Amino acid sequence: MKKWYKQLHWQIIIGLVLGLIWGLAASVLGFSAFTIDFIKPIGTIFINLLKLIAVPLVLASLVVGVTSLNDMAKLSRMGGKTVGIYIITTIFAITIGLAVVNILQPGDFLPPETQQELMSSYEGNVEGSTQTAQQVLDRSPLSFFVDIVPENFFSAASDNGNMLQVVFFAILLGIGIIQIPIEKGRPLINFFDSLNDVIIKIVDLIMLLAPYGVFALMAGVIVDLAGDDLGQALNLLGALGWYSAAVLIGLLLHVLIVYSSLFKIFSKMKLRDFFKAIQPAVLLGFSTSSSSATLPVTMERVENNVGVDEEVSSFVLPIGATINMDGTSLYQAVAAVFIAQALGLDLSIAQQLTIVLTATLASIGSAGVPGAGIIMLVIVLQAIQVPVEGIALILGVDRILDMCRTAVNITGDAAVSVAVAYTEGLLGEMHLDDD
Ligand code: DAS
Repeated sequence: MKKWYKQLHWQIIIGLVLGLIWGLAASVLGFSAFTIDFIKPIGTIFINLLKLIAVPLVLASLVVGVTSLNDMAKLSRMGGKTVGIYIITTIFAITIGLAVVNILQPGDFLPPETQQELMSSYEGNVEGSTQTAQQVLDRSPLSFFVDIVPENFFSAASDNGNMLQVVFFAILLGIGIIQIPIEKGRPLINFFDSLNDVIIKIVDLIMLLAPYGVFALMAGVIVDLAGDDLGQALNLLGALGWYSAAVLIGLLLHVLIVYSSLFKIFSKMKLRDFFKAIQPAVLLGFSTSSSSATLPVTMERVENNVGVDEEVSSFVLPIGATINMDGTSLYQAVAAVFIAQALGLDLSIAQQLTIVLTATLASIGSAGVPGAGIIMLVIVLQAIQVPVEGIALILGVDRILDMCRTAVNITGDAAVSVAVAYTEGLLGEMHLDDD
């Protein structure tokens, strides 16, 4: 058994804690500039490395996954099951979020005069997200599906590409390979199989950097959050504290209630064992706020430490990293109601039910990258006629909550992959190795 401090997840936790301490010290003792110039870039390099490997990994693992599904029936069955469970867990997440924010009423922690002041002060100072809002809303309802089909694989694979487009191309390529005689397809299958193994090895190498990358990311986030004038945030701090508590309580309830129920129905795995197995991926998702960047590690942990067959993980996880965001959908429900409360607006039941539908769509449309959830929150606010300017109210704490909701997004993807693997008879015995 390796010494505890030699284990990756403990090293990541130590990196997180030291990063928090460094960030707070930098903000108080005045070396924020040094941190931003010399520490934060290390975190950026780390995230870039993970994003670099995400596209080739999704491509190789999905082609290998699809070509190993030797018959089309299995592919459609697994696909239907996967998306079905994803939608159900997302709807549960939003419902839990709505329950918590309506019980806690965090927006009512602001005195009425402040609510009025906020309502009147929101014209114009969030131009950026309002314009983005307009772009998001100008698209047609089917634009989500149109966006999935790339016109050029290389633009899909580029940084501003949509991971779903890579997923789409990989599945199409895999199906194409299945359609030709096996002796002609074999060289391609072997190529992608080898590529897949090489990429997993590269992920292991990148992960050696994780503790340092995570340290740098946390230090950078704290320094950014503290900003240069905490005073003007103080009058909102109490309400934001309760708002954040509502999101965190909702996320915790969702994980404890929904995923443990999912295992009771679809698998015999204990929640505690599951968490221990995927912990490095969850911590990495927390540190990077990016499901896509964490995807390589999520796949590696689910395959090697939970026993999910690659045939399932290479199919379920890339799709989950982009369309299944339980944490984000719950957060969007809480945020929408909190903003309405903070602006002194009462939401009808019909408006709250509208949140269930629009937050489901908004979370599916959110990319697995930092901050995606708050931009797509606009769809929800617009649907319930709450001023989009209210987003400015929650911008300050968004990154910290993004870290938490991303961790839940990743947990949800992994949990569904266990359920799908179990029902496909592709869940091996669990072996928790020490990294
Ligand atoms: N950061 C997104 C993710 O990677 C989630 C979000 O922005 O809500 O899952």
